[in-house]
Amino acid sequence: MTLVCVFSCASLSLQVQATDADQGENGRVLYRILSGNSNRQFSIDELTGLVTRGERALDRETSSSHVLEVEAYNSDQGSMRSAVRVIVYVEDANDESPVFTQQQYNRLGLRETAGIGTSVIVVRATDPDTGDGGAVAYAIVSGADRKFEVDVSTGLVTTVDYLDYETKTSYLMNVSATDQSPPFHKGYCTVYVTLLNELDEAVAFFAPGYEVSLRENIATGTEVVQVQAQSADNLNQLTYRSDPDTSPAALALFRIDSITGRITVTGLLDREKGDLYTLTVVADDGGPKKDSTVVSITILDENDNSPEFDITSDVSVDIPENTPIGKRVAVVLARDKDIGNNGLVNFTLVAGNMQDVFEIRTINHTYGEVYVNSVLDRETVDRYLLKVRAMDNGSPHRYTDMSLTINILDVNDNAPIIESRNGYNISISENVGGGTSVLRVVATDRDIGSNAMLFYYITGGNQDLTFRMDRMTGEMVTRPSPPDRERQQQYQLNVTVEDDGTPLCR
Ligand SMILES: *[C@@H]1O[C@H](CO)[C@@H](O)[C@H](O)[C@H]1NC(C)=O
Ligand SMILES: *[C@@H]1O[C@H](CO)[C@@H](O)[C@H](O)[C@H]1NC(C)=O
Ligand SMILES: *[C@@H]1O[C@H](CO)[C@@H](O)[C@H](O)[C@H]1NC(C)=O
Ligand SMILES: *[C@@H]1O[C@H](CO)[C@@H](O)[C@H](O)[C@H]1NC(C)=O
Ligand SMILES: *[C@@H]1O[C@H](CO)[C@@H](O)[C@H](O)[C@H]1NC(C)=O
Ligand SMILES: [Ca+2]
Ligand SMILES: [Ca+2]
Repeated sequence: MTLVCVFSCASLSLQVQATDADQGENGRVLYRILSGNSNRQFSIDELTGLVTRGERALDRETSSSHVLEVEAYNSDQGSMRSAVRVIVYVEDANDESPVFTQQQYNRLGLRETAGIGTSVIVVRATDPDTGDGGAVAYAIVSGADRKFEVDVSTGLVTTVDYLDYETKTSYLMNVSATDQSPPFHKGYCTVYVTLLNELDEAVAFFAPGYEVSLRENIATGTEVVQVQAQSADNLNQLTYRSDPDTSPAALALFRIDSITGRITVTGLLDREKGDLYTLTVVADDGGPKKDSTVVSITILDENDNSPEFDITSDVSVDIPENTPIGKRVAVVLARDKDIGNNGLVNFTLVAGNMQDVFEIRTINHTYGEVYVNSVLDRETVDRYLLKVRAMDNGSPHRYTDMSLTINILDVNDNAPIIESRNGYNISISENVGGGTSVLRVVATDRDIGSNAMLFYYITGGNQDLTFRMDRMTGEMVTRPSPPDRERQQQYQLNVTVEDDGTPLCR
């Protein structure tokens, strides 16, 4: 009896056949598996010798070969039997899926500033199949947002783009491992990546600049403005400070709260000393990208300055009494440090201008010009003590007064007046001695000085020079040759009184 094996791939079976020369009952051959059929993985057709697979599939990964001892026999009692060893090699089929070593791989705290190509994590899957069926290729199925890639063969996950915590803080990726022969089994794992927030974002003020107007003399502690900045990082408390280039004057007057960004007044604001301050404020979160903004503070005027007279102002002037109406006689000058209406000066005469003899006109809100407004007469008033007021147009008004003295100079506008208007009737004895006083002509002059200095002359009726006049005193005396009644009984003398002024008055 000879056993041969006929292997049939298609039916996953093999047939053992024995030949027996006997005929009849002794020539009938039966087949059975003697050993090696653990777990009943094979069965054999008793009559045909067809060995087939059992109920359960073979698994190369469990047992890659089976050694079966198959026997051919005539009957249980017969002694004719023959055995053959059948070795079944289980060929590998790609029946296993790749399995990752972990269901989830975590990479926590990947720096957001990590550059392209940074290694993130290595995933690894194994597949017990042999050959291509056990070779795995890795791929990211989803969740990478084009930021990550996995090396197809090593499983190394790397970054392929820049990361930004502010855009996305974590990634949950589905990574597959695929074996390399049909039907291409796949295994999956998840890769969880969280980013570490870093100070990479720029600090930015809400406004590129701030403009504020503030009254001068405002109380210290008053809030000017609150500046605010932000950073997308939101990691550190922002602090505010003045830029070192800020002018010392501004630093002395304003203070910035480093935490709140509130700017307050710390000194006396005087528009007249400075009407515009700029503070450069820096906001800092400790990162490299700070920001700065400019705060422009305009100081508004208050009417806190009174007009001030300039030293070039006339304080005392002398004018002749015949100065014509409309002539300018004095100029005062006053300035006010305030601006606008608060600094516009207007002049008035508030005292001493009796009968409105003078008038003051304001020119350019700076000059006060004093004009003669009516006829002057020194003989009536020879000095005016004017009080000039320079007043601004602010509300309430502020003013300053100054004294302006106007002295009226004499002009020879009065003729001498002889006290006895109708002349003098005098009788004297003839033959009186020379030098005998006859009379004294008395005259007055309302002018002063040389305009009132009088000289007396006999200007008519004294042909024979009988009388002599003292030019200064007005005393008339006889000459040494006395009057002679027999020669002339009556003299009618013309006496002229003349002052010393110009023009001459008589
Ligand atoms: C990964 O993707 C595959 C295919 O879309 C899916 O079947 C599997 O459930 C996913 N795994 C996870 C953890 O989402
Ligand atoms: C000055 O003040 C007077 C009186 O208030 C007013 O009449 C005059 O118009 C003012 N002049 C100027 C230039 O403001
Ligand atoms: C004053 O006003 C006159 C015209 O009234 C003008 O010509 C002159 O420039 C002004 N002066 C000043 C200093 O404003
Ligand atoms: C002087 O006498 C004449 C004649 O008698 C007379 O007309 C005249 O009024 C007298 N004058 C004075 C001042 O008395
Ligand atoms: C005196 O003056 C009057 C008036 O000027 C004149 O008429 C008269 O002739 C004069 N007398 C003499 C003597 O000159
Ligand atoms: Ca950041
Ligand atoms: Ca002011």
